[in-house]
Amino acid sequence: MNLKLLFGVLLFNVSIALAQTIDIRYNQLGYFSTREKTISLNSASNFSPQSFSVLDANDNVVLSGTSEVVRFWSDAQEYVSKVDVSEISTTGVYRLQINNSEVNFNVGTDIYESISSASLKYYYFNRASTVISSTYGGVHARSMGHPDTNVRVHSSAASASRPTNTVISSPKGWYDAGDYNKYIVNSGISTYTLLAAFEHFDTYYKSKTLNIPETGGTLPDVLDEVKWNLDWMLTMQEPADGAVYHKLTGLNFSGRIMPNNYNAQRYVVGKSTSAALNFAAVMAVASRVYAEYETELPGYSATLLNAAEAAYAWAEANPTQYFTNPSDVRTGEYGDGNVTDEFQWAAVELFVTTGNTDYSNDINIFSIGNGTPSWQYTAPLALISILHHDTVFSSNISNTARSTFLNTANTLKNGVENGAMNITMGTSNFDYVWGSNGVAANQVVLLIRAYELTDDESFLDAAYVAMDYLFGRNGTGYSYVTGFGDVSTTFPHHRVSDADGVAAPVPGMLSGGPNPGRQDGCSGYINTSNAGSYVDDWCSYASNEVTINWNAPLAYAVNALNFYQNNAALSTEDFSLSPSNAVVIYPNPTQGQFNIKSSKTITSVVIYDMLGQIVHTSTTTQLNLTNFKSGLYVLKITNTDNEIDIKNIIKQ
Ligand code: G3I
Ligand code: 9MR
Repeated sequence: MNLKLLFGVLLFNVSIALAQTIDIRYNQLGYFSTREKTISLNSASNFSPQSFSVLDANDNVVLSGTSEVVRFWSDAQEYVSKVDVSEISTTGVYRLQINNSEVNFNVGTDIYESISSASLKYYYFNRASTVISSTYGGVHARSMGHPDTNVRVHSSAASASRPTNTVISSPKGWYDAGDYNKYIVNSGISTYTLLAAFEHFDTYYKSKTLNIPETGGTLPDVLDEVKWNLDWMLTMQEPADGAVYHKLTGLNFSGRIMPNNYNAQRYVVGKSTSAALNFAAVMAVASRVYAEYETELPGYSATLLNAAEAAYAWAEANPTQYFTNPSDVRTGEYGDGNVTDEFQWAAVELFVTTGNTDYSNDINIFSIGNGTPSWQYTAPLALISILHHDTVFSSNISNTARSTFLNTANTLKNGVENGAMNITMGTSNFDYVWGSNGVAANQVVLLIRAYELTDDESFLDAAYVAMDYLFGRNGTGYSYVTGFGDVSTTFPHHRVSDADGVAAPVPGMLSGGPNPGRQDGCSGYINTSNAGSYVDDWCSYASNEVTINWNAPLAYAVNALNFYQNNAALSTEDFSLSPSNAVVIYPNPTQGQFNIKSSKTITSVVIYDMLGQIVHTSTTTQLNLTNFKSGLYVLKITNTDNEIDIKNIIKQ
């Protein structure tokens, strides 16, 4: 090597060394003023702890120090050092500076307010069979896609009463994802997750408005949105036998076109045990949630329950009908060769809703596993429902469910508290899969449920910190929700966003996220590590698609964290010590007059205000709050068996 070349190589190496970058990865939406605040310094090569300063908007240094010990984070093949800025408790925009690098971050009290709505509004944007008008869709208004009133029965789904090519009507529902198809099992977990959010935080959701066409009507907006999909799901059941079609799709995926330009024949394809059970579980949950709205939707709750019971009976008679794509169908498969978890989940939900021991006799609590839920693995959903309704189960079942559930929750919490990156992801070997961001969101849901179960604040603290992952404190530095964050997903595999001629994607959509499987073969992946296998490109359906099942846990999580932060003082949850006795209060919210419906005789009603003071007592079931101030009130309702129900009511 001549001297000149040697000098050149040396110079090159020096500049590489100087150019070693340390990325500042942070929650790009911001940090809650009263909560922990973690910022991560990440680099592909090793480095020393860094001096840092935090400046406020007036350039005053409000905090300085040295970042924590540098650790190796194997999922990203990166070195990481934590900067803890928790002690900043005044709201504002701050600047974190390290050598050669800086970022701005927010500290506030309403960090998730906007995303809490957008993550739910996505379902409206993904509705089939309706125009999205500019009143509700703004720049993302579009023509109606897929009336789905002329759907044919595919040979794989044919029966004596509905032979091949029979025309059925199967309108409404949400498009699954970036494609325009509708799949039962994936609709199921998405719908369940939104219903669970409502069931767990009903007072919050009753006043949550989404600017959808139904806003201002008699149902809470989230239940109107969910009903759009439930109404479609109901059409997917064959009336003759209770079986449920696996999906409604064309024979192939469409091109990069708007839904109104996609005119291929659509079919209901296959009948499967997984679809029937998933359907049964979701319809059972929906039946008990919509029971409260019998006046507004007469008979709807009963229709849902009948559908659930018929589907369950079909699955019992056809326990191993596993779906695989027929040879002429190339759309998403959503196949599942193990439906033990779906059986247990359906039995649990049917028992909670009906109290019928036929269903509890089918529960084998020891067969219900732990871990993070997915469209294919629904055991944790059964645990969530058992634990939310634990008074209706034997102590054997609820205690076992509790320890199974907490096993996972403790593992997740440990990842946040003690892992190199302070996140839940990577605590199991199944986290970085297709749709890994859905896993991350569901893990936050599990931490929230663990907090509700135990009242142990450390689970809630972990949930807030774990949430950072989706908004930038992760292996790529992207905020994975469209429209939210400084560097966010912009080119998702979402046909509407791609084809609508609008530069910005539909907002509030969670990208699938890092997937080392990289099954799409696209170029441009950031790297090949578990947490870095991501590319923000239309091409990448394996790392950058959006789906209803990944957005649902996002919506659950950000709404719950929003609720705790802003309404903590009002956090009374409905609960019941009279499991077989569904108590319904309506209308709620009320202008004044309201009724209590109960299958048992009510002996006393005590009404408390938010200071815990008794403001009214009664022995009747028709009450009047007309002369009371508007706000939230808590009802303690006792029946002849001395069982107690606690219900919240909003006086408008
Ligand atoms: O079941 C195996 C498991 O046994 C094995 O241990 C594991 C190891 O990786 O793989 C499991 O299979 C995976 C399967 O999902 C179940 O988790 C496959 O590798 C993986 O490729 C498969 O990905 C699914 C993908 O479709 C391809 O089928 C995603 O979960 C699923 O979300 C995605 O769904 C698509 C729809 O088909 C069409 N609509 C869009 C939607 C999102 O991309
Ligand atoms: O767009 C499809 C996406 O919704 C699916 O998740 C994905 C995997 O099933 O498939 C996508 O469609 C692609 C097809 O599989 C192969 N040709 C390119 C298609 C995307 O344009």
